[in-house]
Amino acid sequence: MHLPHRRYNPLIGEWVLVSPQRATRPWLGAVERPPASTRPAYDPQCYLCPGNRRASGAMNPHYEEVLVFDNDFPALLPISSDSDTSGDAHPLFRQEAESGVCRVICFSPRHDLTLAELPTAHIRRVVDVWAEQSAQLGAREDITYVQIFENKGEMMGASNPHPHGQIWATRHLPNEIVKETHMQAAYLATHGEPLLCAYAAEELRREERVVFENGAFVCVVPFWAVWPFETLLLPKRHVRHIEALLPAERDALADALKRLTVRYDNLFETSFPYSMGVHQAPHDGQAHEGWQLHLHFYPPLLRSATVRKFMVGYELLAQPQRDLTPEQAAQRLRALSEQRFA
Ligand code: H2U
Ligand code: ZN
Repeated sequence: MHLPHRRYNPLIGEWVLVSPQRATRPWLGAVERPPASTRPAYDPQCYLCPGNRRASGAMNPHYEEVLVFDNDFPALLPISSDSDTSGDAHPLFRQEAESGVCRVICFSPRHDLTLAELPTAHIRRVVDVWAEQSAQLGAREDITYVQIFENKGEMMGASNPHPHGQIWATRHLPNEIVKETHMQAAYLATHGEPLLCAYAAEELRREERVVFENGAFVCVVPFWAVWPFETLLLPKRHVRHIEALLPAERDALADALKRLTVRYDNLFETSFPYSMGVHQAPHDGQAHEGWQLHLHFYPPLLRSATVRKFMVGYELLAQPQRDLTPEQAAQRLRALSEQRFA
């Protein structure tokens, strides 16, 4: 379709406006400066480098692979006896106590590397740590959801270039997970199979939005993508939690993360910014048969290392919109090398 149309995102039950005829319009907007690209392997000022002191005063160990620590400035605190859960009885002034755990995960002791530059075997260690953390936090009585994510690049608000991600684990389900839980349960009830299992199989059959695949994962630009080069990593088997991935599937996830982040870096020959996250079933003791594990990548860049898409105006007030079609984006990503540019 080359005319304006809207596409339905069945995972969250929302629409995105697609305007392919607009992709060639002239651009006179902001041109952002590419971030400085040379960094030392060790930065004495960095609060994530091995052996350094963090802002809280705590010392980082001389770690060699992956480091996990409790966030020194956590957005969530453990439940305490004085947590007020009573709130206000008025329906327009609802509030409730929230509690949880925030952790930081340093992907590597090297200050100057990103996932795209780490060996696949090292990324596999990161996957294992994600799985361990998910299992450990998910087993807690006071946690129903474990959100693993990475904000990469200044453009996405990352506070430090040292490769790192975060985990926020909460007592309540966050909004996106409430939507995905509801939509996947409803799809299973109606169609008798998990939504994202059916979706992955259909995308593999159609091919036009597939970026690449390996033995256990497929990477697509989803039919309903909002961000220009948004992607979705889907397991080929039905898996609800990251810790349920088998060893060979963890290898495959590490391989997929490497190949995707290298392609992203090659797209505009820059260290490609994004927010990425693992979405998995709640850890609330329920079966969640319709839930399928997946990873979202939301990169802001549109047409160069400096020109980004903004979610403003109509998108903020009405609904998301895109010009480049998901099929065009997939074609661009598919054509790129899996050797990182030098
Ligand atoms: P981002 O770069 O994705 O914003 O995350 C960095 C996190 O690291 C941030 O949540 C934490 C911040 O609170 N942090 C520490 O826990 N200790 C420090 O010494 C500095 C930053
Ligand atoms: Zn560092």
